[in-house]
Amino acid sequence: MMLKGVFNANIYYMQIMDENGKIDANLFPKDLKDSTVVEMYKKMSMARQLDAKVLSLQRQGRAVTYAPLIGQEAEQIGSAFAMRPADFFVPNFRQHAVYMARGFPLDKFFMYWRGYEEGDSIPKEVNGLPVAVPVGTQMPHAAGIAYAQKYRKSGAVTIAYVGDGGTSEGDFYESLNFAGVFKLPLVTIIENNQWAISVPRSKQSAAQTLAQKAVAAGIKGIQVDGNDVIAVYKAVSDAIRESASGPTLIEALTYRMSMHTTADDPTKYRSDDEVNAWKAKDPLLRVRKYLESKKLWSDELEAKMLDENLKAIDAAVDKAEQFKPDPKSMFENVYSFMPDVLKEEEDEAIAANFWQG
Ligand SMILES: Cc1ncc(C[n+]2csc(CCOP(=O)(O)OP(=O)(O)O)c2C)c(N)n1
Ligand SMILES: [Mg+2]
Repeated sequence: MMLKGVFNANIYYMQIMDENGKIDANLFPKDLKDSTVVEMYKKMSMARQLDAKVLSLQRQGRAVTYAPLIGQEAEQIGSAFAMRPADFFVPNFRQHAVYMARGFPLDKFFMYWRGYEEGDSIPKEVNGLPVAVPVGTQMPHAAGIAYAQKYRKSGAVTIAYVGDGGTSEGDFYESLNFAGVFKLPLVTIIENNQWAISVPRSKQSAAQTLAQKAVAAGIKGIQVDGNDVIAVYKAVSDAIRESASGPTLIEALTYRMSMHTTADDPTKYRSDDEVNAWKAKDPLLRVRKYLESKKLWSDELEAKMLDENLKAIDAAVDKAEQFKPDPKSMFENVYSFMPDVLKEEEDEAIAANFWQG
């Protein structure tokens, strides 16, 4: 007869820059220059401005259903800055800031959210997959890409994004399990924004943390303050550095400040008090406080940056709105060859002068 503990696990939580912009000097990454923190702040602001622009276009009927990212800028920009050019990212549908920070052209961004698939062809150097709406389905793709990178000995790492809701999908567990067994260079970031549409985190899982889901897969797991761009940068950089020994799961604690998508009304299921409590944890505010304390930022620089960003955004929107798609593209690239029934529809559309109005 015997009864003994056979396994113990511990999940750490990391925060480096607090809500007042104060940093923990011991944890602050040695390789991170203040000039890079300025760049991070600029990209976070740009992300927020881009987001507001698409929302406004959507309300004017100039963009399709859109999932806002406001509140999640630190987790997306921190992780994008940790990636190296050859690393590959695998998004769901909310990582607009990751695309932007990886150099995805702004006009293509607006073209896509205007409803044109032509905006969803990702330039090779951006090294990322297109938007994936079916929850969790990006995860096996990410594990497969990481497998290929290991097989080819490329040294590149795959960074996958998944929501708190996505962690309840079989695809999530299967991918982590596979990545653990084959010790794949895969870094998975859980964007725990506390909600999966109207389902709160508390109803998503009885597990105390989502990071501990790493334990069952036999891989590293850590929880970070997802509104702290420095903590996210460090967690992802560490995971990339250690990727030769296997995958890491990072749970970024953040908050979806706005609606799930433009088709949702969050006031139906969550309180203003909750939203206001998270406003105090705004990911941009603390970086600004940090930079101001180091005399690296000012109201003048802020105004200049907002103006420059807006000009770049307006120019990109103009370009995207001038784009005239070839209507035939509705019929092409659906099948490897065009079935008769689709050809008939195309012929009918041409005969009816469908796209000339
Ligand atoms: C397989 C599947 N089921 C349901 C949906 C509808 N749906 C779209 S997003 C979403 C919630 C996702 O929540 P989470 O993973 O936390 O990501 P978040 O939207 O919060 O970023 C659901 C249920 C879907 N797109 N795909
Ligand atoms: Mg969520």
